Amino acid sequence: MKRMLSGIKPTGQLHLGNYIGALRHFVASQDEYEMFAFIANLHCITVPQDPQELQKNLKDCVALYLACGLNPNKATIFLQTDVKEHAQLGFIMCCHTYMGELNRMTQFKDKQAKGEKNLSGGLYTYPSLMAADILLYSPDYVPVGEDQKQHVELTRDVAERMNNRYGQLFTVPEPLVAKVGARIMSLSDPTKKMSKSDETNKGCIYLLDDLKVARKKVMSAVTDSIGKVQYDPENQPGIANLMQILSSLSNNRSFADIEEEFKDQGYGVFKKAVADAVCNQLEQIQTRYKEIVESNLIEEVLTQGAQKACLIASAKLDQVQKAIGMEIIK
Ligand code: ATP
Ligand code: LTN
Repeated sequence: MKRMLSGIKPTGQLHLGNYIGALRHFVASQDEYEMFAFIANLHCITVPQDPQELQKNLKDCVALYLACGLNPNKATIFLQTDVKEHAQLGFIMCCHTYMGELNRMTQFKDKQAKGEKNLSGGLYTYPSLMAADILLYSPDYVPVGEDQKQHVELTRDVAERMNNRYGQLFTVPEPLVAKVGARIMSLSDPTKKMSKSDETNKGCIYLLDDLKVARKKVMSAVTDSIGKVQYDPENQPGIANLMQILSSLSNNRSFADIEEEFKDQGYGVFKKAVADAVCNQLEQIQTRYKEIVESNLIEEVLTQGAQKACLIASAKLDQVQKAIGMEIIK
């Protein structure tokens, strides 16, 4: 069985972009692959966090993994800090990543370009930690949204560099970026990615949004004055985004099929269909979420997940440290 691994940062509430771009693929892959899904709670402190809010987001993130359909009997679900090897291999990876490579990472460059003050060293070196997260488990594939592809490519480069230098240490993983839904855009500004740090709160649908609120966000999504439901991301980014959402939430329905159904209809009818699809999905997730937060499942799942992950990660870290010549007691 091929192996797959991915993670999500619990920096805030998970949103529809996280679900469509990443989480639903974790769920769809758990039967066919050996799936490792973790909560990147080291990555999230690369930007300042409120401790109480972070704790709540962490728990919600695990609950949402489960509510979206990840099955702990199939997938290994764990918290990054429960496996100490992430931080340790992270430092080793950092020492094998060039500053020139880190300087090219668009996520950091974008933040810097916005003029954000006091960006942390952790944010700058975060791609090296991400490489460690991945390489510890030797996955064949890493399913991610478009914005993370560059980080997985850097992981491949560092893995190859270390394999050349120390002998075969790492499986070189491939990023898996879906053709549709890998970059869901903000509903209020379809030129920007749907993101947890949406200032207006209108462009981002959170998985735990009240259904009425979610419906309102879809119905007020920014579109255009062309008035035709057709897939043209350049000239109609708002409509293209809504089509991506609808397709992703309705069994990957083709754009041609969606265009055909709505060709003689106004945007209002189309938006209502998108809102129905979104609310149906959210309702299913929220029903499961409520059951999960009231049970002991979260603790059980994390304990069991950490045990399995630790065995794999500690063996890999040991192999790496030996190959580098860092260990004395064999
Ligand atoms: P955000 O910008 O919301 O803080 P992020 O990409 O920085 O998100 P995560 O929340 O950890 O960080 O992302 C988890 C997964 O969701 C990643 O694979 C990421 O690529 C994917 N993802 C995030 N936003 C979107 C989006 N708008 N559309 C599709 N996939 C997304
Ligand atoms: N960097 C990712 C989260 C993340 C991740 C990973 C994804 C951390 N480690 C390993 C895949 C594999 C993000 O910000 N979305």
